[in-house]
Amino acid sequence: MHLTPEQKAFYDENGYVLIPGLFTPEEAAAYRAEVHAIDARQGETNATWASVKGDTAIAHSHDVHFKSGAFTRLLTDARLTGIAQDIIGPNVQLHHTKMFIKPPERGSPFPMHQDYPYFPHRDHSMIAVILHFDDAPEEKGCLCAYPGSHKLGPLPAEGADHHVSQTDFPFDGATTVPAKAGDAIFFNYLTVHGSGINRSDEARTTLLIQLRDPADPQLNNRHASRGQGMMLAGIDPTIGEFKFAWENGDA
Ligand SMILES: O=C(O)CCC(=O)C(=O)O
Repeated sequence: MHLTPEQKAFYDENGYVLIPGLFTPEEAAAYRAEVHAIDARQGETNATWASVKGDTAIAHSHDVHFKSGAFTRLLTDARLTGIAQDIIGPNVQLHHTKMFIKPPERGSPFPMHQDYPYFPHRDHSMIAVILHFDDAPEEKGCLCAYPGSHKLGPLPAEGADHHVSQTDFPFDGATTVPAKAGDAIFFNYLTVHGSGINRSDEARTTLLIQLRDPADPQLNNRHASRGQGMMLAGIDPTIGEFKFAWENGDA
């Protein structure tokens, strides 16, 4: 699967693009079950950001491809990697994965932020893909974005959560991007984005995958994760002399 010229132009202009039906409703339902099964196996979690901590909650897990083989297979699905290549280029490398379940009626919001401050890269090739495994209408706390904000470059980050100024980028000023089960949203890590509270009576279940060009070096040492550096499409042109993993200090 590839972006149409219109979708690519929309992405370049706005810093995000919604791809309807990247997966079938049946596939989305199967992935949804895998996410909820990981949640049940690992016990209670809550990834609510410090700046919005209250009576809301959001279950999460990182590195889901180390928890279910279904997600390892998903990472190299040509529908996903084909679109990632249209945005990043021929070589697509995994940075990390994280699943989220916003529970009914009290699913935590994400304040407006760029992903950049968490894992800055020299060339800003990093993108996120949010795969929706159930419907995410506005009342479920769908993604919201400031169209074109990726062109502003890195913005000042505030507080422990590294969010952007909520005065300059109020939640109400963002464009909502409602999605259906099976839809995907691709966005640049400089695009200002966030999401609202899930006030509906159903969970919102997603997988977020962060991808980059392997030739684009990370500028800090934060946010290492398991499987980081796996090639999902193309090649890693930066590879030098062969070394065993233990010689690299990787194992
Ligand atoms: O899933 C969402 O609503 C947004 C997640 C997000 O922005 C993040 O993890 O950085």
